[in-house]
Amino acid sequence: MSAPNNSYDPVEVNALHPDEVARMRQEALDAIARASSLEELKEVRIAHAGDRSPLALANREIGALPPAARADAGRRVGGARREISEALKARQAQLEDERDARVLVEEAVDVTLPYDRIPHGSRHPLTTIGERMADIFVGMGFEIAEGPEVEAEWYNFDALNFLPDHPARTMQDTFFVAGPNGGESGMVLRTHTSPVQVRAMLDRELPVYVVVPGRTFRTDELDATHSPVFHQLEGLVVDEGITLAHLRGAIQVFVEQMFGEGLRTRMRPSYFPFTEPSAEVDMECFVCRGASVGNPDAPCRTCSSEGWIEIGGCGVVNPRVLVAAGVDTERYSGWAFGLGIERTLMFARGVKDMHDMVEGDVRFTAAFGMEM
Ligand code: FA5
Repeated sequence: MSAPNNSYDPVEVNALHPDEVARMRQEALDAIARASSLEELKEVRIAHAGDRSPLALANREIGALPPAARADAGRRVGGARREISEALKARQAQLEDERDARVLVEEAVDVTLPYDRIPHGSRHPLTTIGERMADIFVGMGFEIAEGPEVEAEWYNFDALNFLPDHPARTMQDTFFVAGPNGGESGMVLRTHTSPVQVRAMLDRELPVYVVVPGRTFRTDELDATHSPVFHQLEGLVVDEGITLAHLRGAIQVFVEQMFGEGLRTRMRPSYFPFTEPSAEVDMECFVCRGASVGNPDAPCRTCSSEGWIEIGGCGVVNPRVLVAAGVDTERYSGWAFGLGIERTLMFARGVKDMHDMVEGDVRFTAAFGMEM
């Protein structure tokens, strides 16, 4: 800034001349009006309202004017700068509004468009329910055991106390594997997961607490409730002092964890060559809890208004099986159970027809979602 100079006339100082101030003001207002984006407006702000803008430089000259001329020049320059500042503010708001409106249009999301161009797959409900069933026993301390699907007849039948003329061995139920030249091979597609009982006892140190989820095969026609290929979950306990009461307890825990607390279970006498005594296990219907029995006004589709649902077979391991597996029957006893996984899925999830489980239509699988 120059020192005050009494002979200094603002009209003589070019930058402070009213016409010059008016020109600078107009130039700034025109530039502001022309700015078509926030970036451009930023440049305009620096050029016309910044520290080195013509009006800011003119403002510095005021101090050098004779005192009498300062007020007039100050009003003139200050007024122009205020107007420019307000115009900048107004244009800024206008451009921000325009940008917001544009963003709303450009970045709009059409929520009606299909959201999933590559749909996520889902695991098959048989897999997830089988894992859930097995997990409950793993939670009780059981290990998972496995065995081959193509199995020696000895494991599938003989070691399990099926006599040679047992009906299950006939061509009706069993897929026999042909040997060389079409002769007998001594191998079958396992008809149940029970041969893994014998394998587990032979392979492992006692005591044994295992569950065996696995694929099984029978010469059944595919219909609403049967499939030639299906899945079972086998359970086996061999330990000292094991009784039927432990079996009842384990089944009770399984049913309550899988289907709901407080559901009762019961056993009905049955027959399997490899357990003695043998039983069928029922659980109280988890949908009606028995309320539909004798009540035609409130029928239950899950239990057919019987109040109970059959979940599988079980029993105390026949000592002949223990002997076949080299277990000391004086010291050890055990129990076993076998549950059908397809049948469990049917009543647990209301699947009416087993065809749905094998046909591979993704709409069936997807309906169950991504259960882990
Ligand atoms: C057995 O297979 C015995 N191994 C179960 C067992 C194990 C008993 C341990 C005692 C001790 P069963 O033939 O009843 O039993 O079959 C068991 C379950 O498999 C049935 O309850 C049913 O849920 C299922 N199942 C049998 N055949 C088929 C089929 N063709 N399609 C779908 N599920 C089937």
